[in-house]
Amino acid sequence: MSARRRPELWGVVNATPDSFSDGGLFASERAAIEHGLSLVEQGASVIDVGGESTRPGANRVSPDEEEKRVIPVVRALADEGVVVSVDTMRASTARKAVEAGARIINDVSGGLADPDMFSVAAKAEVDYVLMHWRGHSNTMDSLAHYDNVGSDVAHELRIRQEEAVRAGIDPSRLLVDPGLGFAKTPQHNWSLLSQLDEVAPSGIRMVVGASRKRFLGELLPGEHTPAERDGASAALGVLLAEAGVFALRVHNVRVHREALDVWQAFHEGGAS
Ligand code: PMM
Repeated sequence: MSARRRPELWGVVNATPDSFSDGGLFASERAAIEHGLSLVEQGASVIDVGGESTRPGANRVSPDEEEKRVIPVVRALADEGVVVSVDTMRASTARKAVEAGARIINDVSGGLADPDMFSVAAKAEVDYVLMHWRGHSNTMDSLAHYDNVGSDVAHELRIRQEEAVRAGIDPSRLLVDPGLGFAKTPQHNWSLLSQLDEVAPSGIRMVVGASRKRFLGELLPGEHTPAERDGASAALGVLLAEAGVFALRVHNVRVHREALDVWQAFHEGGAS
């Protein structure tokens, strides 16, 4: 069996008030920073900081509000030496986050939500995650129609990659993401996962965000919280490692690290 590279774990920090129930902005900010640092201790190599929910049906926050939530957290983590990714669809937020120390722009819209995003990413000379996306969260469920989800997503991603490179983004800075759950039904997600080779055939680095998503929840019996999807998320994480994915964007870093430890020991015939 050919040796696979162990995927990186990118820990998610959602700097949104509803993620941290303790009230005031300072408390949320501090909680977000502490959470990011603890995810690094658990084995995350990147912390992905976002200030705008992209859950199906979610409405957008204003640029000012997004910056207020995200920039101080990015700056504090970067000052601690953490590799920070900013999860934003806005070029202005991305630019300010890079100025505050972010080294990766994670744009779930693949440059479609803001016409200035590609030029900001090109000038910033940081890595850029280009995700498959068809529309904002309040409309995306109505856009979940495909002839063949694998080849359609591959085609749409390729067009965006070409556009990104035309706008000046260094191809070696590009990572792609199939965008699980974004304008995709659970069935689309599973079909896409079975065709990942087709989505990124050229050896380009792939990031996958499956952690705690609804389609995993559908496998579990009865009522449960998103955190109770961590076991299912980690099982899928191992399969994604097997598929050669570059990075897993995850909420529970510890559980994924343990799952990848098992995966690695299995392949290497023992713990290293
Ligand atoms: N999913 C969410 C947010 N950001 N970024 C990337 N690159 N890939 C994803 O799949 C992705 C993302 C939504 O999930 P959350 O609400 O659990 O953060």
